[in-house]
Amino acid sequence: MSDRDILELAPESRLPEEEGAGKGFWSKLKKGLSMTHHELLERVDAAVEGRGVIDEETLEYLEESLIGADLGVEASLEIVQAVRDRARGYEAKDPTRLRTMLADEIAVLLLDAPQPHRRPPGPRVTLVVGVNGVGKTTSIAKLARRSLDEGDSVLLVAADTFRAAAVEQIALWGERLGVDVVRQAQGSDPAAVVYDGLQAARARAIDHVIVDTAGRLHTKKNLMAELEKIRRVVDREAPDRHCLTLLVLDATTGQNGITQAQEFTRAVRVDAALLAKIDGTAKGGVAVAVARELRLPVLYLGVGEGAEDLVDFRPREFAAALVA
Ligand SMILES: Nc1nc2c(ncn2[C@@H]2O[C@H](COP(=O)(O)OP(=O)(O)OP(=O)(O)O)[C@@H](O)[C@H]2O)c(=O)[nH]1
Ligand SMILES: [Mg+2]
Repeated sequence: MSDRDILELAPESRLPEEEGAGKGFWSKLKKGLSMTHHELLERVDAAVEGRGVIDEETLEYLEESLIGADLGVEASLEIVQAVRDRARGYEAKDPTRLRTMLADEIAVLLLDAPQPHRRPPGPRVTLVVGVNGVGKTTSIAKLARRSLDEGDSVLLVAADTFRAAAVEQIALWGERLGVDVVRQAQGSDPAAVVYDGLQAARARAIDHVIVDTAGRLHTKKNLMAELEKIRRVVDREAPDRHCLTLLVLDATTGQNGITQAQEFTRAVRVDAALLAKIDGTAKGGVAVAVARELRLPVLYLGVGEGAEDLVDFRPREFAAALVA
């Protein structure tokens, strides 16, 4: 066994909830990733089935499997290269060995990127952006729930003034969560709503301001300009607040999500990603592509429609839940 063989994954027993992973972290993560896990394991096991040793053909099949599971070409090649160096010639009769190796290498790759703080000290604002329907508003409810659980005060800002039902939707979440929502009439200037929200947050010493933004405007160019404007308002009006622009991506769209993310990152500053709806898809591996190919740190995974259905993206645990 090489040193890398014993790189420690965190099995359930080693990740007590007191470590800050949130209530029910493992069960939510595993449940959320179960479709992806199931499909990926079938492929990995098929790659070694009936073989005496892990040979080049096995590894090529493995590479295809990872690409097929939406991990992205670049990441898949890198992972399999690392496995190749370790595993060639190994007996293949125990597929768990290969799975563990794979999980290790996925974790190593994910750990190679810096992770911004999920909860930086001091007051903060999270601008939630993403194309329409990806899960922004629902994710905001989840982030609010999380902050409340952590003892922070929260204010929601309804800056999606474009779509009629958008303000109502976030107002409803505010009611359910017992959190105030700063809003104006439909069609008003989103940057002005954000300005209002920041003033209110200052007056009330709110810890976490979460801003909902439009997913669609008349043109993409308008949308990007609006997001830039909102960010400028935050930088100007609340320079003391740590500002995170969080891009929500819909995991069920797989590689399309990557293309969407690229459009956003080219046009506006994006600090991190939240991958929503991984519970409804076998394409959960796309988190690896987001982290590796876009160099965009994934902070959270959405694992359902409720306010509790959010888990931290933790590289080791994600890799283990994915494939080990
Ligand atoms: N299964 C599942 N469904 C989710 C998740 N996140 C959001 N959804 C659902 O996806 C749908 C769209 O979610 P919204 O939060 O309204 O998406 P949005 O990005 O705000 O949409 P627009 O405001 O139209 O741009 C809703 O039916 C949500 O319940 C998730 O993590 N898992
Ligand atoms: Mg919305």
